Amino acid sequence: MIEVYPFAGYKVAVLGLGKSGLATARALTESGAEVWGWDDNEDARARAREAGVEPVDLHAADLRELTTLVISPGIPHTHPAPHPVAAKAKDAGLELICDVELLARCQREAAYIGVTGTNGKSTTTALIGHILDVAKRPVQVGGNIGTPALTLEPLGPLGSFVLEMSSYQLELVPTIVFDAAVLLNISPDHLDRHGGMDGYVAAKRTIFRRQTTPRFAVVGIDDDVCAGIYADLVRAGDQIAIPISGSGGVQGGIYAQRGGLWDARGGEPTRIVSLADCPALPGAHNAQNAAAAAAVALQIGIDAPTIAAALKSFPGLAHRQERVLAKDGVVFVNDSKATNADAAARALGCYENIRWIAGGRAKEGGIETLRPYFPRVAKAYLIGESADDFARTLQGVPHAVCGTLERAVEAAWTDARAAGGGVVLLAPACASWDQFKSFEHRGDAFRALASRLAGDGGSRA
Ligand code: UMA
Repeated sequence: MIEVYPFAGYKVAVLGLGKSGLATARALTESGAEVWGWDDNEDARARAREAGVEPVDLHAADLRELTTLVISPGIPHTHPAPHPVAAKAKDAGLELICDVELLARCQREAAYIGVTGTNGKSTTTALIGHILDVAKRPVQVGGNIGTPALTLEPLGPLGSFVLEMSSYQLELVPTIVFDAAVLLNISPDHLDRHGGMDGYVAAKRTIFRRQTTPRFAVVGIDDDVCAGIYADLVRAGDQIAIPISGSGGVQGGIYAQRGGLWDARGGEPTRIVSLADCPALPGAHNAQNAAAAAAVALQIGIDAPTIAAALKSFPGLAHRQERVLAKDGVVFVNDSKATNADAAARALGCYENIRWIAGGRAKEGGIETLRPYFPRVAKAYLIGESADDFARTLQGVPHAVCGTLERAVEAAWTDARAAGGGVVLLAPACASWDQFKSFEHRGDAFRALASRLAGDGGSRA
């Protein structure tokens, strides 16, 4: 846990007592601050009490004697409308920050590596952490990836905090300056929270704020928005800017091409690794993640062979194209995190001869946009609320309405084995809440079913 010493002896307001808010309240309390913590949800308040944080109703409290409101990043403070406590705090002149800002103020000697982007930021964050670990550099990995910033361990001057930064968090870190800042890609997301695309892009750009050389920016140039941001950074010349791509050569950058990962920072490209040797990083989107992580590692002085070894041994993240096991030529892949069609497309694009388990609570548009991937599907096994709808879209593609995940995994395994092999892929393109508590719960259930059916003698693929 991080000691939040600047607030010892002061009152601090904390709004939202979920995972990050509760960790913040505890770190502040243990550091000698008086915490006024509040959550609008009664169950969350009860959990806070159990954890020793006595709620203070911030709606009713006079905030004028406080200087700071630490707000959970998901709670709106501008768009679509500010939360009443956030509005009141601003009127009273309080600063609004999130837990990452507190970390940066209290752990000043360490280096900060920030990773943002619409897609791939968790994998890239974990991958950078893994490379640093393999290179025996002291490292702590957290932020939006799920480990609240103030639960990390303190680091000395040789250490690095690798932080996944959401657009929400980037709006709440007014003083942090990243030594290495990664922007992977931008496509429309969370627009209601940022008042539209301009606001979303502006939030993402703040990851580069106040960077000066030798600090550096790593920017994916595979989409037009980020390519424009890269050009702006080069024009302004404040920091070192390194372009990266998951889909072709980039002068002076790091990129994936012809199945390899290449470093062309010095002019003549040299190959870092063959991506075929990195089983946890399939597909063009992961090639971009690998390029970004390699760019950071090379720039901080880690040599290419160490990076190659780390890319090869990266175990991947749970529920994100996680290769669960393989038996009799059948590979089970858990991509439960694919809760929309875009995410499912990335998984479907990586394999052939797919036994595709899909369905749940559908998003707008269903799986219409996935038609180009249907030729890769040997058969679809449909579950959840959306099963009948998806069956209509899948006219002409072999499919079965299975209803439950259990029936779907059993049928897919039986069919794949009878066909001599294939990929049993859970990529639901749907939220999980109709049948499961969360996408993690759904993915865990898939893993357990795969182990039960094929685990005996199967290998971790
Ligand atoms: N709440 C209120 N009033 C409101 C709204 C919410 O009191 O009007 C309360 C809720 O009742 C809840 C708390 O605020 O108790 C928020 O808790 P939470 O568990 O939803 O959120 P945190 O623990 O603060 O989690 C945050 C990130 N969540 C969001 O940004 C929405 C987590 O990212 C992150 O892992 C965690 O901090 C640790 O740093 C999750 C996420 O969905 C994975 N991120 C979004 C994304 O990736 O797209 C941005």
